[in-house]
Amino acid sequence: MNITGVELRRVQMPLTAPFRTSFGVAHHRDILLVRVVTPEAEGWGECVAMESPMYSDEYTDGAAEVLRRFLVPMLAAVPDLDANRVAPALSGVKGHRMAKAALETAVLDAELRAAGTSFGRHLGAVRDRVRCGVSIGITDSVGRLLEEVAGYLDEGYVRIKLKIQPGWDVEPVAAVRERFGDRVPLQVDANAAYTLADAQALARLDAFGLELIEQPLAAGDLHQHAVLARRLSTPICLDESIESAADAAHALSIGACSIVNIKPGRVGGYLEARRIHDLCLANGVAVWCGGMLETGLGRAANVALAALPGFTLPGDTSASRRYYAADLTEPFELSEGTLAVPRGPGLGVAPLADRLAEVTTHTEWLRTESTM
Ligand code: SMG
Ligand code: MG
Repeated sequence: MNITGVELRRVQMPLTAPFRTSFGVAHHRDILLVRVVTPEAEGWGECVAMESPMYSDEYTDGAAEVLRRFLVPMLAAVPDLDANRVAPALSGVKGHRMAKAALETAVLDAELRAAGTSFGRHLGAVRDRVRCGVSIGITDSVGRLLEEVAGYLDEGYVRIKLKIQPGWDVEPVAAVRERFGDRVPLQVDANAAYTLADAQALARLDAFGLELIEQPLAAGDLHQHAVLARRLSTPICLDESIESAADAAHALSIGACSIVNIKPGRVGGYLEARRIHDLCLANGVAVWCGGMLETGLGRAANVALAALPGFTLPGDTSASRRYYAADLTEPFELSEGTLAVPRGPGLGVAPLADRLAEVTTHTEWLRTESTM
């Protein structure tokens, strides 16, 4: 494959409502899009880094900088480039997985569009539609939370995830159970807001039959998660702790988790995400697809991934309107709690030109001179 150049494009997308987690509140999404241009096709990658380094150490400006200065020039030097060669070519740069993932996704999209193959088919999708959950931020009151849960259940979401933090855990969970019953699949996500010293408080959540508790402790606290897992009956699922298939193998081997949230951006791309899926499937470990408030571009790829056989739990793959009144692409719409896996070549969706122009705040063209 020959790459003519790479465009870095910043878009600012207003959220329909603020989204509060244990680490902060987001009012809009400041997103970096990577567009790889080849003579045959162009491909898109959405970088999931947030505007500030609170979810992880990556952030939008940093991702743009490492792409511009290091990753794109390194890729330009690779002969016979294809998506499988992207991660090895970039391995000299430590970390920066979200930036690498965006570039690899854009290369893969261009390659698949040129070949007429969809992401789902390429990755190994076995379903046409995927079952969807929804992630609900921390609200100002329990009453407000119950209204939000009611609204999403009415829309058809098949499981509810509540963001929690110390002081906002047992009370909202108990209220949701009391109002909507024990049958609603319910799980919580702490985004690393607790320490092992909170084990007793977290064990109070065991009474509510949760599907899982996601990332209760710090990302590096693998051993502590294993200790906590022995003190809880609620299964532990890891998100921030898992940055690679090797991390997943390690976490599972020491009993730090029994379920894995797979976010392609966090692990360096869809190819590594598939390796984690394969590892978990082979070991009978359930996985689900996480979300980073993606636009339709990132959502399309996530939905394709979530159609692989090991994704047995509903993902944070909600409809476009969960976050955006107007998406960058044709909107993803929920039907009977599911989203359709795109079937067209590559991501199977493309940005709507007018919408893209409206939300773009900056573009930058990086020419890659060598033949690849
Ligand atoms: O895309 O629906 C989505 C977001 C799901 O809760 C979600 N993501 O830790 O899993 C997580 C969070 C990370 C983003 S918080 C701003
Ligand atoms: Mg999470």
